[in-house]
Amino acid sequence: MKIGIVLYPTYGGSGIVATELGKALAKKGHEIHFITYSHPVRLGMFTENVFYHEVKVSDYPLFQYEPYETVLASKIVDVVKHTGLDLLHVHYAIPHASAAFMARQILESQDIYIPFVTTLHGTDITLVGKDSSFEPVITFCLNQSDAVTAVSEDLKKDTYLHFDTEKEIHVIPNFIPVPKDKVIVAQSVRRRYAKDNEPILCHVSNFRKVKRVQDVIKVFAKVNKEKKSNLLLVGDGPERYHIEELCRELDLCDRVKFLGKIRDARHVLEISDLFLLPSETESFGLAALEAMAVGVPVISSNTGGIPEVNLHGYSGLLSDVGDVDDMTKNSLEILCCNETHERYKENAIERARQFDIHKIVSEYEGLYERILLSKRLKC
Ligand code: GMT
Repeated sequence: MKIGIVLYPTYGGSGIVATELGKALAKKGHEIHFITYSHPVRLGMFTENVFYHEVKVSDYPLFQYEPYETVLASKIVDVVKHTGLDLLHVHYAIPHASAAFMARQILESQDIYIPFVTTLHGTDITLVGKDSSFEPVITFCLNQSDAVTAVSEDLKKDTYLHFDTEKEIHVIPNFIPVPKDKVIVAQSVRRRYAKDNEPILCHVSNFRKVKRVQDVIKVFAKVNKEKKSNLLLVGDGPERYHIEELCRELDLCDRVKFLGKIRDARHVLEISDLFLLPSETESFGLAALEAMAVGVPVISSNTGGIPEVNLHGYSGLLSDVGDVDDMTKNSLEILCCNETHERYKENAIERARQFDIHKIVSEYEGLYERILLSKRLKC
């Protein structure tokens, strides 16, 4: 199949999922065309079957706002016509599904039918909570999509709650390549961040308010009081300044390391002993799954789609949002002794296997095939 993938190319989970999906499909022999405004961070170097089409919005002095959606729709039309795409897969309803819809209409007027699949990642839904003016466009796009997928059952439920749609929503969870062999921790690297008997706690996010990174610091401060530990923070974002301030207030600067944005946090996760994800909400929690795949148990909140990923008492432990004391207790419970820690580590990998990339990518392939078959039957 020739598939166009429209995505946000940044460090966010949706961009990672879209890019890794495209790479995996390309490996299976499909021709993949990424369409977005800059090179996706996870795309890497030259890869067979992968093409990248950049959407460039010129600076028109006439417009107060750049018409990105219109330029994107034009680019989609151009790519479909000149590469012969079979199908589009857009990640995020706004503005990607609306641009895909416009492109589909333009192409239909030229006797070309290009179906599109919309994947909801969560933030498109919460957007409506903040600004209801998006609601009619999102509802329309859901109804017009040839298929809609959501990354968790919880997100599916939320979508039906917020939008007046009866469109079938297929739940296809996020995925991860789980290493076949046991991860060998690079002790020399680990020693740069922690003494041999001290655990490393870790958090990866875009430091938005919804991630509650302050809770990460508070939990860490309490754990560190009981058991000398170290915290590695990967990412950057609007809350960073306040988080650094909190670290200074709590006198934790020598124990907390801000590593900044890292294209692939896997090597940091590999030297970590515990992952903290205390988010206010999370449609899935890809960051937790990435940790679990390399054997890092997860301490998380119990909201949104997180409980569908992190199983309480198995791959980690879950608490109510903001319950810093419970998260501290849970962290110490897992780190209490080698035997318990090892059990959680093994379980985390086992749980991550349920989201193995090969299994989930086949689910997307199956969906694409069904759409193309029904398109052929209609013709
Ligand atoms: O979490 C973010 O701030 C980034 C956001 C995005 O849109 O890229 O992530 C969302 O999509 C990810 C991939 O499906 C999910 O794993 C995240 O849970 C989800 N974030 C939220 O729901 C807050």
